[in-house]
Amino acid sequence: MKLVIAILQDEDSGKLVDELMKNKFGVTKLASTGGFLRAGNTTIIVGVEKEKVDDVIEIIRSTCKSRKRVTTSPIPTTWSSGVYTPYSIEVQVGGATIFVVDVDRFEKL
Ligand code: 2BA
Repeated sequence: MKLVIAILQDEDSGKLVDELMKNKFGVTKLASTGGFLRAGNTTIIVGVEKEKVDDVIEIIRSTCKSRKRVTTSPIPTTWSSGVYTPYSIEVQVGGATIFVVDVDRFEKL
């Protein structure tokens, strides 16, 4: 058995959970925060048989969209005057960041 952990944008989470449930996958949705943007995102975990991992990833791929986000740089610019001015940067946030890990043991009590 495998555990698929996917970090995605909040906007895609509702549709993704619906699609996974429709396809009979068990799913848990967690509220998370990205380290770089310090903004909310969503982490979903799906426990699934090894043979079904690609099906889960395909559903994530077709549901989660890449988007541009503008954020304030965590590292301010130094001007010759010695004044520190934060500046805006644009980043492309992926459709999803996915990890697939082995499950040693799975039990429902
Ligand atoms: P954040 O850490 O908030 O990152 C959001 C986006 O900012 C990233 O999108 C990337 O485009 C950009 N970014 C991140 N670190 C950067 C840096 N040091 N310099 C410039 N730009 C940077 P994604 O790569 O698609 O990541 C989306 C979210 O997935 C991340 O949100 C984080 O929550 C998670 N993530 C990404 N890689 C991860 C990893 N190796 N381990 C755990 N979580 C990860």
